[in-house]
Amino acid sequence: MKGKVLITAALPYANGPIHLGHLAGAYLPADCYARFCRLVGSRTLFICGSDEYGTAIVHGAELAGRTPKEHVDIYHQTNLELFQKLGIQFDFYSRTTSKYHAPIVQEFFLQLLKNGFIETKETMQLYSESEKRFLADRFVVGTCPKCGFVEARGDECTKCGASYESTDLKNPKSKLTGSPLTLKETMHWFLKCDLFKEKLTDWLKGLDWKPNVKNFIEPYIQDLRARAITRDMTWGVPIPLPNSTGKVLYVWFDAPVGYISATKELFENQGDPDGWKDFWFDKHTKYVQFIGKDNIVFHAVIFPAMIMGQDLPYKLVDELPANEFLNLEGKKFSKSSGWYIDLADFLTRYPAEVIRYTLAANAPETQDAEFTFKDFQMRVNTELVGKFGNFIHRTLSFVWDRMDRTIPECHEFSELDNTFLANLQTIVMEAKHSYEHFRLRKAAGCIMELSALANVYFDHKKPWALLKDKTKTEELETTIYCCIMAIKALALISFPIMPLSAEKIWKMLGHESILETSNWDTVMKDELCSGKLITEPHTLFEKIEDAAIAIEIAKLQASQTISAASTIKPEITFDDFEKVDIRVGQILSAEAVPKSSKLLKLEIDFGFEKRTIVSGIAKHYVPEALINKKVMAILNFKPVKLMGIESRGMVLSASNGTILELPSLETAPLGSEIG
Ligand code: B3M
Ligand code: ZN
Repeated sequence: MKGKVLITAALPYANGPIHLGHLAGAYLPADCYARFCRLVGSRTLFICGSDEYGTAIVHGAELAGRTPKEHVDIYHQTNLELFQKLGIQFDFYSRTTSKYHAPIVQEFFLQLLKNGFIETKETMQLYSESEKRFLADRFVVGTCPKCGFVEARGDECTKCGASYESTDLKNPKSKLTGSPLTLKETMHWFLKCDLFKEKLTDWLKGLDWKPNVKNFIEPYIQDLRARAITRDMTWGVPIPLPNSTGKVLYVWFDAPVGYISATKELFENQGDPDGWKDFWFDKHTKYVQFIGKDNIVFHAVIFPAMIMGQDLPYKLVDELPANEFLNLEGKKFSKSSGWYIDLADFLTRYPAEVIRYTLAANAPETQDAEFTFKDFQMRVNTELVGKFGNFIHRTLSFVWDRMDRTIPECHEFSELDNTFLANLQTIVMEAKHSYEHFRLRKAAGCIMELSALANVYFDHKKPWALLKDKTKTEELETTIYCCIMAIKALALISFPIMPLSAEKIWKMLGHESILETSNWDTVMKDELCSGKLITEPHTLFEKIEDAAIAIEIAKLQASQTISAASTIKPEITFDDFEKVDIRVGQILSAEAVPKSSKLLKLEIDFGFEKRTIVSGIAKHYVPEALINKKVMAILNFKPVKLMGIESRGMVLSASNGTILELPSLETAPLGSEIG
């Protein structure tokens, strides 16, 4: 694979730090592909940047008490640093507030307008008299038109799940100030997407994309209609027309053009202002966009339509390896509910390389995948330390300690050697093919397959035994020679995923050059330099202890917050509350309920009487830890039988569904009423 490759990864919103899900979905696959392309000698350009406009940013900034510019400055920097720490090696990382961006976006708009692809329409939108502005959905709350829930969101009801236009809400109010909103007429510009139906359909026919992408967009194209590409707000790329104050271009109209403007900016910086055209105007460029599945429509339909409406011959995307989602311990990543890993913090405890490997091995290519701490530990301990690192270290230590630190000669290959080397070649070819076709999971699998095979070969050949037999020197040398061939191959095929470790291996093999500037085929074709000295072997990865993983899991669970407002129960009166008799008691004994993983049988002393209460807390407390603990319990519930035991009351606990804790009491006497 030679030629020119343009690689872009979805521009992350500068509205918060990127998380593991973003990394697994777009940035890591893009980086591995870019590193692979450079290694096979393609002229490669890997472009990305911060997406800095849009209502989400304005909203985020308002919540944080900052201006949008202050807000994006912070997160642009945060994400830039995270990418650097993670080894995501962009050729250029720009931002959509860059001065190069708006002019190109405006040019896109003007050409579409000139070519008859844009129309204007009057629409009714919610307007805040007190704030003197139109409000986007996310700034609006009101009464659900379906169920009457009074705190329904601008576009959907969290109570009944209905989705609607914000203009359908009853009593619409501003989310930030609570002031009432009215409907007001406003004019907007619309992209007549339906005019591109045929062109898009024909173009798509010639593309060999993943079924999940094609199946998703084909019906979408059939149903294309005009889409508003302007918004009533001031934070964004201005509309390049008179009489458009207070309106800007929609963030999804400007953001993808960022791929072009960033490329232009890079070449301007390099003093070659026309250099960007080499990539964007040349039909021989291979253009690959890495995105998550939630961005498919804009990349596979809207942006291509915008390009089709231009006079200039911009490249359309050739490959769109859109990934599915990565979940965290069984649930979606969610910053707002605390279900996420703070990457900057995580990177202080674990090297980027092992995170990259784990994500590659679990890449969500054909279906949603999962990051779990146990799997992370297994990938590191069993695979990276136990197989990959172990083989490299045992071979190189052997050479260092027993073979004068020197790469030996090879002599006649035995049948076993030949089989081993043939398998090695097959795996290297498979790895290459996997990288070429965006199959990171498979590529990571090849690294382990070769490591496992090499360990078996080493065990089988027993170099430590050959060393003792003077008549077997040639066999020993040939064996170690083959092992070093395998190490070289491992460095090569692991480079796109674990570039730093691969370079360390390369150096241990005695190379003064770096792997990054080498060439895949040349590395594989070159004979080993017998007689060359290796450098002192060091271990590549460290094991992760069970205790460390337990801390990570506890940390994640503790950081979970509850979005209280949306789940508050209907109002009650004090009289309702008064009906509940809650008392202080002390646990005398606690034991597991046979055949139940959830229940504990508790004997509780309430001062005036002792009761048996069965409580669903067995997953959170060992019985011994409960003895003498003071708790609160409801005593006037009707007795119930649980697993054959009569339970006379209910112990109160605090829980968010994952963690559970019994509130503690210190001095309150037994039998005290709670109220
Ligand atoms: N910022 C959406 C996202 O982060 C958006 C991608 C823009 S790519 C042109 O999911
Ligand atoms: Zn509702």
